Amino acid sequence: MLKIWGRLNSINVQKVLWCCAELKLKYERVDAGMQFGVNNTPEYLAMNPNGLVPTINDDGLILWESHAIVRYLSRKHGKGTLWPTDEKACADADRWMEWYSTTVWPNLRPVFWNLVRMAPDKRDMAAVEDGRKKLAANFDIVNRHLASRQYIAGGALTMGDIPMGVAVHRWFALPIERPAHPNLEAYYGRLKQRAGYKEFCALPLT
Ligand SMILES: N[C@@H](CCC(=O)N[C@@H](CS)C(=O)NCC(=O)O)C(=O)O
Repeated sequence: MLKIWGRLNSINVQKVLWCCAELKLKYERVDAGMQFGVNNTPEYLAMNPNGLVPTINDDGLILWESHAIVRYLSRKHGKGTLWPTDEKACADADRWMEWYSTTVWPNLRPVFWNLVRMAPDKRDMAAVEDGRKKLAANFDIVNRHLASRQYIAGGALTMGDIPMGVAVHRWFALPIERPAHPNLEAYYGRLKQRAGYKEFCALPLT
């Protein structure tokens, strides 16, 4: 059976668990990372030399990097749903996953870390404000993109929505000022109706 290592409050683990829920996959999950440890043991490092979560073992295939895992599971189990069969739609979904990594996450990370994981007296509020402004510009792009579609790559949920969806939850859940983005809010509302997103992603930030 598919085995997943990773703690539930990790944004990267959440992508994989939401993906599995959309694909209705059965799996065994092992808590790993932060207070659970495990990710610094020799056994874990032999699977994932980065010592980060998530890692999966699917029938002997050890895989790490959340987007590689989401792509792999989507391609294997979700052709025509999470993995669009139309090549152009598939490239479109993939493009937004890359954009999350190169553009959204570097801006979201300092906002999330300072406001959620750092003690108030240690927070770098200049970094929070810088990230917040850049995120507002990023989500303005997404807001305009969503004016003509329900999901990031068209009319149905694809793998492209998975990184975007976890980032959108943080954007709306963080105690920060946000410009009005009605299409993005409607998208967030649609995601929150999905059982897997509700169970694994739309959670209090810790
Ligand atoms: N690019 C990697 C990043 C993995 C990563 O940074 N994971 C974090 C959790 S979100 C981690 O393992 N932190 C150490 C820990 O939890 O102990 C991915 O997408 O999977």
